[in-house]
Amino acid sequence: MPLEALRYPVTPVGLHYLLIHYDIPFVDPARFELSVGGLVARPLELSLDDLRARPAVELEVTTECAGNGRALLPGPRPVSQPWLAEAVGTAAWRGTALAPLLAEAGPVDSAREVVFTGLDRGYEGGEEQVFERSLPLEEALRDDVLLAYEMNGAPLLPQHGFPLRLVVPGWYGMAHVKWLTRITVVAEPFTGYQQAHAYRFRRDEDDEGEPLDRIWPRALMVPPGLPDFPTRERTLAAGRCRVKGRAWSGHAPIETVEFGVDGAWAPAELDAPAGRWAWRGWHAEWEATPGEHVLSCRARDEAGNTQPDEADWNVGGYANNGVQRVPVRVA
Ligand SMILES: Nc1nc2c(c(=O)[nH]1)N[C@H]1C(S)=C(S)[C@@H](COP(=O)(O)O)O[C@H]1N2
Ligand SMILES: [Mo]
Repeated sequence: MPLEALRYPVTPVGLHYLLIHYDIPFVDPARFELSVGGLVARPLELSLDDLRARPAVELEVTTECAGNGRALLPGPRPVSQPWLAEAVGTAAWRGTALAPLLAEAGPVDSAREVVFTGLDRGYEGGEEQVFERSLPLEEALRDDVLLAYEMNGAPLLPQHGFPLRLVVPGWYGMAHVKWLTRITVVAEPFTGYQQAHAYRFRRDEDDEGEPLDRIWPRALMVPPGLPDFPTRERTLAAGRCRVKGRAWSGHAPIETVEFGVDGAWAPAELDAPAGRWAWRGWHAEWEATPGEHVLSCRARDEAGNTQPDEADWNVGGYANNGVQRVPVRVA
């Protein structure tokens, strides 16, 4: 998502970021079925019409790829998407709540996790696989976890998971399984590739690491002024300038955003919140003086989580929420 698109409270679909491990599957919606099985008393099979006939919920949710910021980490660059800070977006997801469906299927007493399986298939780490991820049962039973069939008022586009995807508000992108076709209740921790190998925060190659789950806080600004075509360096006129941006955290609501000029920080003004799971707008006034400056912003959430000036390197290049720096030239 180009950062100027931070201006929209809900990201227009064509400006929303995308992350797709394999090929986008081609799905005939008339033949599509979602199965709910594994350790349940009453396995279910649902068509798209069955899902649409259930009570509908719409929720604005900010999603961010766990690899956002990867290319800005110090040290050797992990081989994966070289994101700067643009792997984020907010959509109005419409679908039906997962929890009542799981309750109807009736997880048995030994149930611990729920595995979500996509229709996309490929090779990764030398293993042929489908994209699959699990959630702890209590997380899957949260009332705001959705089986979404619409994004911003229209059916999901193929690249965003048509005809059905999971939405897990507050979690990094990898949890939101697209092209969702199977839900399996299990008793043991799921050890599929995307759970046990990928998406773990590992300090070095010998570190078994911690699984990534919730999004750490981040604030980003719309870079002010005009970009230079090849370098993206920015130029603006001297005088009063209103800098705008958005901030989010999957751990707790945003508490403060600060705006920094050449290392001196001042509180930014927060807009009204747009629901628990959507990013929060902010703005700051800046009296731009001629010369070169570095603008930055940083968020803090109500759980006290903050952003580091510079994040430490990690093997997968995940969760780099180091503060954004925008060098500008004031003419
Ligand atoms: N089936 C499937 N689901 C998936 C993926 C995928 O490759 N296959 N990518 C995940 C990752 S890593 C991210 S960041 C989000 C991106 O969702 P979006 O492309 O709709 O923004 O989808 C997640 N769900
Ligand atoms: Mo991702």
